[in-house]
Amino acid sequence: MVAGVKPWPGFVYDFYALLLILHVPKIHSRIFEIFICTTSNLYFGMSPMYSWGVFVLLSLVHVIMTSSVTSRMDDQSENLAAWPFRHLKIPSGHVSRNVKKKNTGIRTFQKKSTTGSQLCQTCSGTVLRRCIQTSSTRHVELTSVRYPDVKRGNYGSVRDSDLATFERLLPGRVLTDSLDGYNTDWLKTCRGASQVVLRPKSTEEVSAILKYCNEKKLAVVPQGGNTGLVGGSVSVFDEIVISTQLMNSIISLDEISGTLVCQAGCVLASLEDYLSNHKLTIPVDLGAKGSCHIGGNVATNAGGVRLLRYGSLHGNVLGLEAVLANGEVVDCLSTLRKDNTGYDLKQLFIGSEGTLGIITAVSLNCPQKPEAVSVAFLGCESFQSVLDIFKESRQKLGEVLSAFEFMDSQTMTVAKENLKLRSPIEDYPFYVLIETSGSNGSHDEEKLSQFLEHVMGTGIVQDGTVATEPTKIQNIWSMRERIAEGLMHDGYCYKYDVSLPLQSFYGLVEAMRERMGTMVTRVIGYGHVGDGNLHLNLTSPEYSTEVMDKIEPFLYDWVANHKGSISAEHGLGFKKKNFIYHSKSKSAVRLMKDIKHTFDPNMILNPYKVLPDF
Ligand code: FAD
Ligand code: 2HG
Ligand code: ZN
Repeated sequence: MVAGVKPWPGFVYDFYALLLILHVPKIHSRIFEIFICTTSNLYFGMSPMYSWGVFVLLSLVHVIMTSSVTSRMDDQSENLAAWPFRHLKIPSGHVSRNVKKKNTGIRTFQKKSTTGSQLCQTCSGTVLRRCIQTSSTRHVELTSVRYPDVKRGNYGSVRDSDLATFERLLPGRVLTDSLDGYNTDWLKTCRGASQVVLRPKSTEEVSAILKYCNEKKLAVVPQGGNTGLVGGSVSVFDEIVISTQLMNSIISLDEISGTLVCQAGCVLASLEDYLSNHKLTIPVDLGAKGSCHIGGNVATNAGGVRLLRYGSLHGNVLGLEAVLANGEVVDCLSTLRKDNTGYDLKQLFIGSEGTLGIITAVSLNCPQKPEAVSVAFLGCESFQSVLDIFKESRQKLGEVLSAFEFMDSQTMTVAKENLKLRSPIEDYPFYVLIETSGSNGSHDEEKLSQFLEHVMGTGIVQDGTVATEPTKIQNIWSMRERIAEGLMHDGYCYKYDVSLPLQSFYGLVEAMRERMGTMVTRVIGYGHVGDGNLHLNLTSPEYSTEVMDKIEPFLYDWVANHKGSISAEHGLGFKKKNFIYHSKSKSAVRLMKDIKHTFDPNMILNPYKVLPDF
């Protein structure tokens, strides 16, 4: 410090520097903070006017730098447009799909406060990353109005005395105002009329709430990040929303075995960030990762883009804890890889969509984070070529193949028209996204090069581009992962998520295109072709019963006739429950109903969902 200078101005500069940093949401630049703090001390020898001038100048430089970095991060099209090429040469380098690293270094992902302003109005989730928002102003018809055949069950209604009890059980965590974000689903297709949202922090609190609701016969709907796509996460009438938003603590991590135990409300992306600091990764990854909760993922048995590599959550969840409707806590929170003692009860909760219990904690098997990741984006002429590329990739990439996704040209139109993204390659009828990940970059790249040479040589691939650099990898993935968001720009989205044998896979898209003609804006097909999972989407400017009646049950019949499943990964929720018989036998459904009755005799847990009315 320069001698003879009063100490107080240093604090002023530090304070302003800190304010500036806190107001720049995307860059929390500690380096800049230190820089300002250090230089502020040097100003002391200057005249006050001069030192203020230096400070303002530095601040301006910082703001300009920050906004240019921010806009670069947001502008996918600029990045994508910058690197189209026909020569499939792979630059070396160790990369990861996650571009933005958040060095949390903490074990609890707590919000700064519990006020509503911290929450995303669309998904009601904590806004940790770019929250996957869609227009929040769109009017959404009440579910009870759009589906008049669904009748409210014989449940109690929330009274003042109930609210008082909830407030006693969860002081300051009972919401009764501004509940739109909790009542409306992400797709803007279902809207409930819940009057109250409860936000427990612990298993004990969940238990106390459920015990009370069960006694009073008050129906509830468990809610995580509210990104579910089948209307399961919001109420149909006035069910009480029990949100896991505040249950977001990491309980333990065993770095040797890769076993993570955490509360159900941890946001998937924050778990990924946390694990990444320990050279581990999470076995499930999906476009909604910035908002969805691990409890919601387990409750829906979410698939996502890593299923091809790591398998489903039925294999990766080592244990879980759930609270039954009567408040009883079922502790199956094992961390063991092997445990053959009796029935594997946790499996019943995985994919039960909130109808059997509220999952409060999970124990996950977390693989090593891959050292090297590459992504190839390829164009080809026919769906048969997509299948041929898949076959070749399984043979030639073997153990390093970690994702195999496809999009048709109409899907690319959504990316271009609705999301303003630019394809890194020319236009083709079909596109394939292949990801490799492994522990040895040069080995993986060599394999990928050989594979690409082969598929280009045989003519099944027409053009392609490869990325090993994180930003470019992320941009390619965004084209694929943001399609659900892009579709929302069209108006109403009729969303189908089916499993089909690969030979009849794309036939459904063609059949629907022919059937719907000009009744809809578009019919697109894309998805996890490596898992036999097609995402078929149709859009129209607004919801139309006529369009819906033309789609269903035709589509479900088609899937059943081709030996597929009417839900591959999104579940049945509210929208698809009555079509369960297209994929499950009568005896299987009867057994499911028996299980439901045993777990929840008063049927208070997520009524009107999953199980059919008949
Ligand atoms: P919510 O939407 O809040 O709830 C979903 C269901 O689970 C509801 O029935 C709810 O009652 C129940 N539930 C939630 N938390 C609990 C709990 N703690 N205990 C018991 N029940 C609970 N799905 C895929 O499978 N693969 C994908 O690739 C994929 N990509 C997506 C991309 C986008 C952009 C979006 C919006 C969704 C996507 N989904 C995908 C849908 C998927 O189901 C969800 O994103 C996710 O698994 C749901 O988690 P959530 O926390 O948002 O749950
Ligand atoms: C995906 O794979 C999600 O992107 C959403 O499962 C699919 O919107 C869809 O149809
Ligand atoms: Zn999917």
